[in-house]
Amino acid sequence: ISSHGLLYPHETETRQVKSLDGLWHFRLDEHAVGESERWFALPELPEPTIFMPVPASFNDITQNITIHRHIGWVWYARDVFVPKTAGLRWVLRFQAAHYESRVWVNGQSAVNHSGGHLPFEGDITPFIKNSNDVSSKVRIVVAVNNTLTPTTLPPGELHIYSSTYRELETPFDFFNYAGIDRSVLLYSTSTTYIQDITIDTQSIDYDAQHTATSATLTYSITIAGSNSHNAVRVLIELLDTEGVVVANNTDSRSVLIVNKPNLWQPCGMNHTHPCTEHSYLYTLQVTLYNDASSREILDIYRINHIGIRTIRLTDSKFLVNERLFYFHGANAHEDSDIRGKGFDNVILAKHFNLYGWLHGNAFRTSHYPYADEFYHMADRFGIAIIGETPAVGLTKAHYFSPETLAHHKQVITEMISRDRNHPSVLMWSLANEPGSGLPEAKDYFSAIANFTRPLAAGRPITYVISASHNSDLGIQFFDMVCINRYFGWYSQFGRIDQIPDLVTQELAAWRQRFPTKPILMSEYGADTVPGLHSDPSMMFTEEYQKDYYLAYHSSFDNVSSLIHPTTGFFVGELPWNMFDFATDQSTIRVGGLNRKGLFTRQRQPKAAAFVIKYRYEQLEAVP
Ligand code: GCB
Repeated sequence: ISSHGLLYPHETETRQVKSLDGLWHFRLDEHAVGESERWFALPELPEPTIFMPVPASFNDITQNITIHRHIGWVWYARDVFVPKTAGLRWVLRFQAAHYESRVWVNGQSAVNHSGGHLPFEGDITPFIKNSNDVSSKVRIVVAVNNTLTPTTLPPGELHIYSSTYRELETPFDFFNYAGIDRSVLLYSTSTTYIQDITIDTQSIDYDAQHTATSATLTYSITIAGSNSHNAVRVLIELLDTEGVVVANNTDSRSVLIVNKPNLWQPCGMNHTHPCTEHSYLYTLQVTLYNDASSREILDIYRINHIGIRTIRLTDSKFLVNERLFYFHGANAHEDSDIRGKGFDNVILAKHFNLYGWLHGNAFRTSHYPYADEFYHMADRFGIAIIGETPAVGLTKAHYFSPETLAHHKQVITEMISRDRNHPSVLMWSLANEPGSGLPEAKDYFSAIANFTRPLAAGRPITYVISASHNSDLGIQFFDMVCINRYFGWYSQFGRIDQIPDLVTQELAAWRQRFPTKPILMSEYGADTVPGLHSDPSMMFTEEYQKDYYLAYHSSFDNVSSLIHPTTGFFVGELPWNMFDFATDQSTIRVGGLNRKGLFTRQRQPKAAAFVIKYRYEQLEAVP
């Protein structure tokens, strides 16, 4: 297991970044023969090929239903010119591909990765033919397989009914979009380079007026490459937004002390939108010099999203910078028309503009780590993130296997090393709706909690529960109770009137069982077909979705720590879902969509969005 964070490929004075996004050659490998026929070594992929955009899920790009529902290997290929390699290391980086990936460069195996939602990369310098030319042509071939198994995360089971009828059963409802769905980059570093940076901002001193007087930042720099054991020298500098150095050090592991720090605060702590000005970001600049005395620079790397803030949980509250924090936002998915899960800056920008419009201050990366860019934007916009692993749907006893546990640990390591330096990440969610009442779940989640705690980088850990308060066996090992409840939707059909009492009883029951853990409602929602109306409200209408949320809100306000700061134990509400999203086709999914969005899949509001917006404006005004 690599514990390195795979620093985001930023351009600096010493690093070049080349985007390989665009149209790649693509084809299905329906009979899984590509590897034995050595397609990776051919000058072209065998026909029939088509052009496929990268990044994008391949499923919805064409009019071909076979491509839409393909399960198995697909192949991508393109050529690229790599600039001169002398004195440089060229790294080929995939921001993510779903699920199993094999990458060849000039016919040789360069990097393999298992798991759909985290970056992977390989140093391809050895595969580039050395020449004196300005650049050399390199062929990149990628095979990606979207088959899920009982030991992948998420899990799945392939059913082969006949030669023409195969089906992937998935214990989760979002469509299993696949392909190279995030960007591909080629970047260079010097041969001795900054490999990783971790920084922890969990220590702030205050005066009597609760003004921060100083902060102690603990950091660690990892140097790698040809010269890393020689006498290289590092300079670590923290710059404010004016570019002024406010602290520096020359040890590779030490502390930076910042006097009178500007803190990073998420929105909604008595701040009104836009709250960018309350989420102060410093830049950490690390410079690597050739040796102790020389001024020759080998490498420079900057992290421009350093937020100074603390997180602390009490038995009933979630504190950020020692002040009460209340999560109010909505869950999401990486999902949009045509692109599927494909990363797109248009969708990214709209995502954050809509959270601003809604006065939302948080989302969970349900149900997998999102593209890095979401975390960069969240840092800047003051939006809190609950970072979730792809462990969604661990619902059957045989999924709790040693193989799954080992892979789960690897994914946790990769996710935390990628995301730990983002101030917006306030908590880690290690699974969604596992079968936590099964006997196997107890040891499994005890092992996951023990493994994660030392890595958690100051964040509380949790998983999101669907089991009942008297059957769950795992949350005892975690810091917070997050529950998903669909009263008046998946039970008590049409009975909005029953919701308030059921929610209040549910929260009280969890509180009684875990009197020292704060509680968050991490999902609740109702499918709503936009334009469908009825009064009195009926299921699937816009009026029903409004009434549904109003009924939940009335219970939340009875127990909320925001409204009752001394007695409350309730720390937040995250409706399911911000946007309609694609699912498998079934009798409960009209048009192949889960329609619990406050917004349509095209990002237009349904009536309930205005109810939530009004509520969140009120919540922000609570002193
Ligand atoms: C849940 C799941 C979520 C589903 C949702 C639903 O509990 O966590 O992934 O989409 O229910 O709408 O069924």
